[in-house]
This record gives sequence, structure tokens and C-alpha cells, in this order.
Amino acid sequence: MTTRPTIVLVRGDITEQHADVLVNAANSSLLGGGGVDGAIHRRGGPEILSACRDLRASHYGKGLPTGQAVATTAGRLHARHVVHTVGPVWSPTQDRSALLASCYEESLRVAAELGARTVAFPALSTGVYGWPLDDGARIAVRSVRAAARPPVTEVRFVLFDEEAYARFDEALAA
Ligand code: AR6
Repeated sequence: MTTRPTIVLVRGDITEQHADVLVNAANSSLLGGGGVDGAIHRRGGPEILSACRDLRASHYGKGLPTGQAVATTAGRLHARHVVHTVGPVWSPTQDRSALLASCYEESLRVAAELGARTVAFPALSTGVYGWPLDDGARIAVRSVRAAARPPVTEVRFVLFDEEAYARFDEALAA
């Protein structure tokens, strides 16, 4: 049986983390935005945007679809790669949780393909995209728990504030 990765919770800014892969809460343009995306491009430097532009000019002419993931350089960040994924926008009328789960699963798949051992995630979709934190945390923990992706041994959720940390802590305990 393949060992499942250890899940670790950290309170902080994902751009200050050291890990093989940092996951970006991107949008499908891959060309930057606010929140995690803005911080990653700001601190990671122009190399990341340049790699994203190359992706738009090649495989992802129409952008990266929601629920998928793609890797670039991590520029000046303390990581080997950034994996960009596009979370779904929260909808009160439509269940998009499979797409949110797919973001975690696909990001881990791409990270494992790159040989990553440590992967840091933000709480995807729970900022600008409006997903309720408690549900976002449950989906995140469930998706990662279900995925055994060697050589990934550690999945770290990097939570920006006390509230997000508390919701992930509850989801982990459940
Ligand atoms: N480190 C860790 N977590 C953070 C950081 C940070 N530096 N900054 C914010 N958060 P968001 P989304 C938390 O909005 O909801 C962008 O414009 C934040 O408190 O970054 O997936 C993209 O270009 C929240 O809990 O991502 C897209 O258009 C979580 O990270 C759109 O936002 C995610 O917030 C994506 O929206």
C-alpha cells in the first residue's frame, strides 16, 4: 500500500514557505490577479509571468480550465515549482465541489510528476471566489486524504488568518 502524505497546517503567507511546490490560486487567464495570485507573482518575480505567457501561447491558448493544474518555474520563491490551479467561483445554486476537489487532486498529480515531496496549498477558492471556509476546508482535507501521490510525503495547508486555520483544524479532526 502506498503511504498517504502527512497533512500539516500552518498559519501564514504562502509566499514565505519553503516547499518543492507552492500551489497558486490562479484564474484561467494565468496572467495574475489579487490574493494569493498577486502575492506569488509579486514575490516570485517576472519569470513566473513569463512562463505563464508561454503556456498561454502554447498549450493553453484559451486559458487553464477550472479544476485543472499546470506547473511553471517558482522564480524567486523558495520552491522548485509553482503549480497554478483554477478554483471554481462559489455558487449558491450549483454544486461545484467536484471542481474544487479536482484542483487539489490535479495539483498533487502534477506535483508528483515533478518529483515533489512537499507541497503547500492555500485555501483555494475561499477568497475572491467566495467559497465558504468551512466547506472549502472539508473539501480540501478530503481530497488530499484520498490521494496517495508518491513521492509526495507532506501536504501543507497555509492559512492566512485565524479563522481559516480554525476551519482547517476542524476539518482535519473530523
Ligand atoms: N498566503 C496564504 N493565503 C492567502 C494569501 C497568502 N499570501 N493571500 C490570500 N490568502 P484568493 P480564490 C487566502 O482570493 O478565492 C485572484 O485574483 C485568502 O484569505 O487568493 O481562489 C486570482 O487571480 C483565502 O482564504 O483565491 C483569481 O481571480 C485564500 O487564500 C481569484 O483571486 C484564497 O483566496 C481566485 O480566488
